[in-house]
Amino acid sequence: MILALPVLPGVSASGMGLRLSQKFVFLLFLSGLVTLCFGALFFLPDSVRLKRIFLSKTEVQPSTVGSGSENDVKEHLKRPVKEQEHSRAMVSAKADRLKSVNRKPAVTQAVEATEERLVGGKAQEELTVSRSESASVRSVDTFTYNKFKSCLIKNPLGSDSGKAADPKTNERREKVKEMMKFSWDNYKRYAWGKNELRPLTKNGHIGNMFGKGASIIDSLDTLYIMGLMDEYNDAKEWVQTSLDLNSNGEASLFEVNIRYVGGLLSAYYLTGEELFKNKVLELGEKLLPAFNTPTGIPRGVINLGSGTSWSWGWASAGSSILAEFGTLHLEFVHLTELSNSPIYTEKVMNIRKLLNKIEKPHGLYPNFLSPVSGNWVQHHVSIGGLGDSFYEYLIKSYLMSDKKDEDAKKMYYGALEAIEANLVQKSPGGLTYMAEWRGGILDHKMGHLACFSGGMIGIGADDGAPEKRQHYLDLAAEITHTCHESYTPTKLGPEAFRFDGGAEATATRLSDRYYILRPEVIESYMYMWRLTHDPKYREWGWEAVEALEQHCKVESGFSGIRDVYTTMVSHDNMQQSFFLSETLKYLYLLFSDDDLLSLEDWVFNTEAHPLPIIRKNCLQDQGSPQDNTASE
Ligand code: DMJ
Repeated sequence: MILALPVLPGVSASGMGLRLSQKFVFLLFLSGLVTLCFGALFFLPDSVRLKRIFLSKTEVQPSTVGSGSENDVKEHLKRPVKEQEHSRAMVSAKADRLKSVNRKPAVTQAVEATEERLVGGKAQEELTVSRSESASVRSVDTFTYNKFKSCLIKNPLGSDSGKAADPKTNERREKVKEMMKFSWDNYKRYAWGKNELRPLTKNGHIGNMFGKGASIIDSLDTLYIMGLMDEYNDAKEWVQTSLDLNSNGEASLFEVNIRYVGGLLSAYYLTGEELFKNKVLELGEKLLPAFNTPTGIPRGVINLGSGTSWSWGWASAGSSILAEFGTLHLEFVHLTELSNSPIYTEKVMNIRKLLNKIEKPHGLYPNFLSPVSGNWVQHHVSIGGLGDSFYEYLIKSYLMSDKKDEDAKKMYYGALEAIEANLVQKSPGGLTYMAEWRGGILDHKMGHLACFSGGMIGIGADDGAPEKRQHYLDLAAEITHTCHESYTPTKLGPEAFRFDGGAEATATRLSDRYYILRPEVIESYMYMWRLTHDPKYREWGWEAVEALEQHCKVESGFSGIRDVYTTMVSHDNMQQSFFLSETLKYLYLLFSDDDLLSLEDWVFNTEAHPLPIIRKNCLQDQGSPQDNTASE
């Protein structure tokens, strides 16, 4: 800062040749002026840079990850990254060391910060520096929506709202939109504000999934991309007036995260409405107490009002579930993006660190882990239920980090190698499938849930080792084909199908024959269409649309069915919220142009809520990626 000094009449400003009394008066004036200027800084608004430079705090509190008290969490949240960054700038002895890490991706740096804390016994100064590494990655002062938009390669809604060029595909797309409107209208009419619609009894269902309105939050982005704006506005108004995050009640951390956090994040990124951002940050903060366990591995259930958390009664020995604590990463990294607070990323990096360190049987990740000891509780491995989205989030973390998160990449391809070596099987009839593994013994069963893996292996194919890329794409196509084979004779698929005792992708138990409007098979069609443009995927998707219309549509909505092997269907009276969020969205995308929610810009969370790829370089440079047509 340069201060313009006043020149006293008849006196040279240098002070040369002044009498003592004149010098004294001059110095008195000068010190008064400096005091005045400094004092004035306190009256400037917080945002003024000058104030931040001169009045930054110097005290930095190291914090623990995973075992902090609720108060620690609150304290931490009060300190934005920016503030920590400035305080760290005062620790000049470490400044040079920090310079080199400033260019690393956020994710990598947060891992390092977390590692420091896990090792334990480090000097406070070193912990402080770790924290500074995690915080100093924040190159943008606060999240700016317009800056984010300018870093997208494509317009999120495509050049013509994703309208397909050929009339037949377009007609099919319109049909899916009509199905969405029908599902939504009936939900609104009979179950408004409840979690889900019961279409036969025409009432609402709450379940154990936090308060209410799951179908509303899950539908926001689907309604928006389909251009159902009246419906979207009704949903938005409900969020504004009725989404109460302070209610007590049991909620699954996983479900709240994938549906509510994911749904609100997507709604914000697509629309720029601050309402969604404020709500999701409020909600994110309420989830943090679930991580207060000896290892930082969260428990499965949380009471959002009181902050208490506990494990599912059915999970052996109070364990946490791989697919639950391993399916937080994408959303939590975005919470850090929007809140400017590193705590969310640190929580999920802590989970990753533990999973990285722990010994894995044959390189596999079992489904149950103790949040107290950090050890596996049983050796059951599955790419379907209990395991599924953990693997999905590894590759998607890598893609969402703009391919900077090398740890996620390494873990994903390592896990895939172990899966291929131990679980991937070929049936006598030539179908490729993923078996389940129980302490070394294979169960030749594949769940409907495991059918997402066709899409997952497909989107990860291109970043695998060069000699394996084609192999991964082939594997993805084979699994998608197997899952399509399981869709018969109603053209809908069972909850689980087997490959033993002569079975070839068929459910052998009565209890496995149901279909609850699940998306996974259609999800894989959508990805495989985008990756290969093989028209069979659109045909298979259309088969599913016709089957849904024929067997699942009832007078007041869509319902699951109890047995996919009979055309005399019996309905289960549930319109799941993931039908609106995932099944119909993936179908709509399947019949749209690839530039609607382009995979160049977006990854879908496990509930099909699109989250943008974080382009740190672009956000830092305030520049735009090449070929930026996002503002068109
Ligand atoms: C969805 O809630 C998510 O896809 C989750 O990962 C698994 N189950 C349902 C859909 O079947």
